[in-house]
Amino acid sequence: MFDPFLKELHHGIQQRGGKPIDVPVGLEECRSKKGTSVIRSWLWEVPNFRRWRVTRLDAGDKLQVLNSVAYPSYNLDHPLMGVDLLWFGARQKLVAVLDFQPLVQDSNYLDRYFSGLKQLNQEFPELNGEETMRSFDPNQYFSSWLLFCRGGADQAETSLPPAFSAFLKAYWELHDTALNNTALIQSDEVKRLQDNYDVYSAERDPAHGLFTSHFGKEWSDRFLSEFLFPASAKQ
Ligand code: BLA
Repeated sequence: MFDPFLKELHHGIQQRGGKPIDVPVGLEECRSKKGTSVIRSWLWEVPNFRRWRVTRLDAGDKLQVLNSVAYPSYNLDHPLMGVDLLWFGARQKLVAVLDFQPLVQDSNYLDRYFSGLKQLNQEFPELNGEETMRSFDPNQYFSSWLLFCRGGADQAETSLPPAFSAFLKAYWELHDTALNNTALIQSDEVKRLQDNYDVYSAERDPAHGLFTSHFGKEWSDRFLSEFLFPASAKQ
Protein backbone atom coordinates (compact mmCIF):
# COMPACT_ATOMS: atom_id res chain seq x y z
CA MET A 1 0.00 0.00 0.00
CA PHE A 2 2.86 2.41 0.77
CA ASP A 3 5.19 1.28 -2.01
CA PRO A 4 4.66 4.38 -4.16
CA PHE A 5 5.68 6.47 -1.11
CA LEU A 6 8.76 4.32 -0.53
CA LYS A 7 9.70 4.76 -4.17
CA GLU A 8 9.21 8.51 -4.04
CA LEU A 9 11.23 8.82 -0.83
CA HIS A 10 14.13 6.77 -2.21
CA HIS A 11 14.02 8.62 -5.53
CA GLY A 12 14.29 11.97 -3.72
CA ILE A 13 17.20 10.73 -1.62
CA GLN A 14 19.03 9.49 -4.72
CA GLN A 15 18.43 12.74 -6.57
CA ARG A 16 20.18 14.48 -3.68
CA GLY A 17 23.22 12.26 -4.07
CA GLY A 18 22.19 9.65 -1.51
CA LYS A 19 24.06 6.33 -1.65
CA PRO A 20 22.85 3.15 0.03
CA ILE A 21 25.11 1.90 2.81
CA ASP A 22 25.12 -1.39 4.67
CA VAL A 23 22.50 -2.12 7.28
CA PRO A 24 23.99 -4.19 10.15
CA VAL A 25 24.09 -7.87 9.17
CA GLY A 26 20.86 -9.67 9.98
CA LEU A 27 18.82 -6.46 10.35
CA GLU A 28 18.44 -5.63 6.65
CA GLU A 29 15.63 -8.12 6.29
CA CYS A 30 13.70 -10.48 8.51
CA ARG A 31 10.90 -12.87 7.70
CA SER A 32 8.45 -14.05 10.34
CA LYS A 33 8.50 -17.75 11.23
CA LYS A 34 5.16 -18.28 9.53
CA GLY A 35 6.48 -16.48 6.48
CA THR A 36 3.55 -14.08 6.40
CA SER A 37 5.46 -10.88 7.16
CA VAL A 38 8.73 -9.40 6.07
CA ILE A 39 10.53 -6.30 7.32
CA ARG A 40 13.18 -4.64 5.19
CA SER A 41 15.38 -1.65 5.95
CA TRP A 42 17.66 0.73 4.11
CA LEU A 43 20.34 3.10 5.30
CA TRP A 44 21.40 6.05 3.15
CA GLU A 45 24.43 8.26 3.15
CA VAL A 46 23.08 11.62 2.01
CA PRO A 47 25.10 14.85 1.74
CA ASN A 48 24.50 17.03 4.81
CA PHE A 49 22.72 14.25 6.70
CA ARG A 50 24.52 12.04 9.17
CA ARG A 51 21.97 9.24 8.95
CA TRP A 52 18.83 8.48 7.00
CA ARG A 53 17.01 5.26 7.69
CA VAL A 54 13.97 3.73 6.01
CA THR A 55 11.94 0.65 6.99
CA ARG A 56 9.11 -1.14 5.27
CA LEU A 57 7.06 -3.87 6.91
CA ASP A 58 4.85 -5.97 4.68
CA ALA A 59 2.44 -8.31 6.42
CA GLY A 60 0.06 -8.51 3.46
CA ASP A 61 -3.55 -7.57 4.11
CA LYS A 62 -2.92 -7.54 7.85
CA LEU A 63 -0.42 -4.71 8.17
CA GLN A 64 1.66 -2.38 6.04
CA VAL A 65 4.22 0.06 7.45
CA LEU A 66 6.54 2.72 6.12
CA ASN A 67 8.81 4.38 8.66
CA SER A 68 11.69 6.79 8.11
CA VAL A 69 13.84 9.23 10.06
CA ALA A 70 16.37 11.68 8.61
CA TYR A 71 19.04 13.03 10.96
CA PRO A 72 20.73 16.17 9.60
CA SER A 73 24.47 16.65 10.06
CA TYR A 74 25.43 18.00 13.48
CA ASN A 75 26.38 21.39 12.04
CA LEU A 76 22.73 21.90 11.00
CA ASP A 77 20.19 22.49 13.74
CA HIS A 78 17.00 22.08 11.70
CA PRO A 79 14.39 19.45 12.62
CA LEU A 80 14.66 15.75 11.86
CA MET A 81 12.24 14.36 9.32
CA GLY A 82 9.94 11.75 10.82
CA VAL A 83 7.50 9.56 8.90
CA ASP A 84 5.41 6.76 10.39
CA LEU A 85 2.65 5.28 8.21
CA LEU A 86 0.66 2.22 9.25
CA TRP A 87 -2.23 0.46 7.57
CA PHE A 88 -4.12 -2.20 9.54
CA GLY A 89 -6.05 -4.06 6.84
CA ALA A 90 -8.46 -6.02 9.04
CA ARG A 91 -9.80 -2.86 10.64
CA GLN A 92 -9.20 -0.72 7.54
CA LYS A 93 -7.37 1.66 9.83
CA LEU A 94 -4.73 4.19 8.86
CA VAL A 95 -2.29 5.75 11.30
CA ALA A 96 -0.28 8.42 9.52
CA VAL A 97 2.25 10.71 11.17
CA LEU A 98 4.43 13.15 9.24
CA ASP A 99 6.43 15.70 11.17
CA PHE A 100 9.45 17.94 11.11
CA GLN A 101 10.68 16.80 14.48
CA PRO A 102 12.02 19.83 16.38
CA LEU A 103 15.17 19.56 18.49
CA VAL A 104 13.85 22.20 20.89
CA GLN A 105 10.52 23.89 21.46
CA ASP A 106 11.47 27.55 21.88
CA SER A 107 9.49 30.02 19.81
CA ASN A 108 12.53 31.37 17.94
CA TYR A 109 13.35 27.90 16.67
CA LEU A 110 9.75 27.12 15.76
CA ASP A 111 9.32 30.44 13.91
CA ARG A 112 12.53 29.77 12.03
CA TYR A 113 11.73 26.29 10.82
CA PHE A 114 8.01 25.66 10.69
CA SER A 115 6.43 27.95 8.10
CA GLY A 116 6.41 25.12 5.52
CA LEU A 117 4.75 22.57 7.76
CA LYS A 118 2.26 25.14 9.11
CA GLN A 119 1.12 25.68 5.54
CA LEU A 120 0.70 21.94 4.90
CA ASN A 121 -1.24 21.63 8.09
CA GLN A 122 -3.76 24.10 6.70
CA GLU A 123 -3.76 22.55 3.25
CA PHE A 124 -4.56 19.06 4.54
CA PRO A 125 -7.03 19.47 7.41
CA GLU A 126 -8.20 15.86 6.88
CA LEU A 127 -4.81 14.73 8.19
CA ASN A 128 -4.96 16.94 11.22
CA GLY A 129 -7.48 15.24 13.43
CA GLU A 130 -5.78 16.65 16.54
CA GLU A 131 -5.20 13.10 17.68
CA THR A 132 -4.09 12.44 21.22
CA MET A 133 -0.68 10.90 21.76
CA ARG A 134 -0.74 7.95 24.10
CA SER A 135 2.92 6.97 24.30
CA PHE A 136 4.82 10.01 23.10
CA ASP A 137 4.93 13.46 24.67
CA PRO A 138 3.54 15.94 22.10
CA ASN A 139 5.84 18.62 23.54
CA GLN A 140 9.06 16.69 23.04
CA TYR A 141 10.44 16.12 19.54
CA PHE A 142 7.01 16.68 17.97
CA SER A 143 5.62 19.89 16.55
CA SER A 144 2.14 21.32 16.87
CA TRP A 145 1.84 21.31 13.08
CA LEU A 146 2.45 17.62 12.48
CA LEU A 147 0.17 15.81 10.08
CA PHE A 148 -1.31 13.11 12.29
CA CYS A 149 -4.40 11.11 11.50
CA ARG A 150 -6.01 7.94 12.73
CA GLY A 151 -8.37 7.42 9.83
CA GLY A 152 -9.48 5.01 7.16
CA ALA A 153 -9.18 4.15 3.49
CA ASP A 154 -10.57 7.55 2.56
CA GLN A 155 -7.64 9.48 3.98
CA ALA A 156 -5.15 6.85 2.82
CA GLU A 157 -6.27 7.10 -0.78
CA THR A 158 -7.31 10.72 -1.11
CA SER A 159 -5.32 13.03 1.16
CA LEU A 160 -2.21 11.08 2.01
CA PRO A 161 -0.62 10.80 -1.47
CA PRO A 162 -0.57 14.54 -2.21
CA ALA A 163 0.28 15.33 1.43
CA PHE A 164 3.22 12.92 1.40
CA SER A 165 4.69 14.51 -1.75
CA ALA A 166 4.15 18.03 -0.43
CA PHE A 167 5.69 17.04 2.90
CA LEU A 168 8.89 15.71 1.31
CA LYS A 169 9.14 18.78 -0.89
CA ALA A 170 8.72 21.09 2.10
CA TYR A 171 11.36 19.20 4.06
CA TRP A 172 13.91 19.49 1.25
CA GLU A 173 13.13 23.21 1.05
CA LEU A 174 13.64 23.58 4.78
CA HIS A 175 16.94 21.74 4.47
CA ASP A 176 18.12 23.91 1.56
CA THR A 177 17.30 27.09 3.46
CA ALA A 178 19.13 25.81 6.53
CA LEU A 179 22.23 25.08 4.43
CA ASN A 180 22.39 28.77 3.54
CA ASN A 181 21.98 30.01 7.10
CA THR A 182 24.02 29.76 10.25
CA ALA A 183 22.74 27.30 12.81
CA LEU A 184 21.77 28.85 16.15
CA ILE A 185 22.41 25.69 18.15
CA GLN A 186 26.07 24.62 18.49
CA SER A 187 26.95 21.31 16.91
CA ASP A 188 27.82 19.57 20.21
CA GLU A 189 24.39 20.54 21.52
CA VAL A 190 22.74 19.34 18.27
CA LYS A 191 24.51 16.02 18.80
CA ARG A 192 23.24 15.80 22.38
CA LEU A 193 19.68 16.61 21.28
CA GLN A 194 19.74 14.14 18.38
CA ASP A 195 21.17 11.42 20.61
CA ASN A 196 18.51 12.15 23.17
CA TYR A 197 15.88 11.76 20.43
CA ASP A 198 17.02 8.14 20.12
CA VAL A 199 16.89 7.60 23.89
CA TYR A 200 13.43 9.18 24.12
CA SER A 201 12.11 7.26 21.13
CA ALA A 202 13.52 3.91 22.25
CA GLU A 203 11.78 4.37 25.60
CA ARG A 204 8.40 5.31 24.15
CA ASP A 205 8.06 3.86 20.67
CA PRO A 206 4.90 1.74 20.63
CA ALA A 207 6.35 -0.53 17.91
CA HIS A 208 8.34 -2.94 20.07
CA GLY A 209 5.37 -5.21 20.80
CA LEU A 210 4.46 -5.28 17.16
CA PHE A 211 7.99 -6.28 16.11
CA THR A 212 8.19 -8.92 18.83
CA SER A 213 4.93 -10.50 17.73
CA HIS A 214 6.16 -10.78 14.15
CA PHE A 215 9.91 -11.36 14.49
CA GLY A 216 10.60 -12.49 18.06
CA LYS A 217 12.07 -10.64 21.04
CA GLU A 218 15.74 -11.22 20.32
CA TRP A 219 15.62 -9.84 16.80
CA SER A 220 13.37 -6.91 17.82
CA ASP A 221 15.64 -5.85 20.70
CA ARG A 222 18.57 -5.82 18.33
CA PHE A 223 16.63 -3.95 15.64
CA LEU A 224 15.65 -1.20 18.09
CA SER A 225 19.05 -0.70 19.70
CA GLU A 226 21.25 -1.18 16.63
CA PHE A 227 19.15 0.17 13.80
CA LEU A 228 16.18 2.32 14.82
CA PHE A 229 17.75 4.18 17.74
CA PRO A 230 21.48 3.39 17.88
CA ALA A 231 22.35 6.35 20.12
CA SER A 232 20.05 4.91 22.81
CA ALA A 233 22.35 1.91 23.22
CA LYS A 234 25.42 4.06 23.91
CA GLN A 235 23.96 6.01 26.84
C1 BLA B 1 2.24 5.27 16.67
N1 BLA B 1 3.80 3.74 15.51
C2 BLA B 1 2.71 4.01 16.28
C3 BLA B 1 2.09 2.78 16.64
C4 BLA B 1 2.81 1.76 16.08
C5 BLA B 1 3.91 2.37 15.39
C6 BLA B 1 2.54 0.29 16.16
C7 BLA B 1 0.81 2.67 17.48
C8 BLA B 1 -0.39 2.79 16.59
C9 BLA B 1 -1.49 3.64 17.15
O1 BLA B 1 -1.21 4.63 17.87
O2 BLA B 1 -2.65 3.37 16.84
C10 BLA B 1 4.85 1.64 14.61
N2 BLA B 1 6.92 2.88 15.02
C11 BLA B 1 6.20 1.93 14.41
C12 BLA B 1 7.10 1.19 13.57
C13 BLA B 1 8.34 1.76 13.70
C14 BLA B 1 8.23 2.79 14.62
C15 BLA B 1 6.72 0.03 12.77
O3 BLA B 1 9.21 3.47 14.98
C16 BLA B 1 9.65 1.45 13.10
C17 BLA B 1 9.82 0.81 11.98
N3 BLA B 1 6.85 7.29 15.02
C18 BLA B 1 8.04 7.19 14.40
C19 BLA B 1 8.36 8.43 13.80
C20 BLA B 1 7.33 9.31 14.10
C21 BLA B 1 6.36 8.55 14.86
C22 BLA B 1 9.59 8.69 13.02
O4 BLA B 1 8.73 6.18 14.36
C23 BLA B 1 7.23 10.72 13.72
C24 BLA B 1 6.63 11.16 12.69
C25 BLA B 1 5.15 9.02 15.32
N4 BLA B 1 3.91 6.93 15.79
C26 BLA B 1 4.12 8.26 15.91
C27 BLA B 1 3.09 8.80 16.75
C28 BLA B 1 2.26 7.74 17.12
C29 BLA B 1 2.81 6.56 16.52
C30 BLA B 1 2.95 10.25 17.14
C31 BLA B 1 1.08 7.78 18.04
C32 BLA B 1 1.65 7.36 19.37
C33 BLA B 1 0.95 7.91 20.58
O5 BLA B 1 -0.29 7.80 20.64
O6 BLA B 1 1.66 8.45 21.47
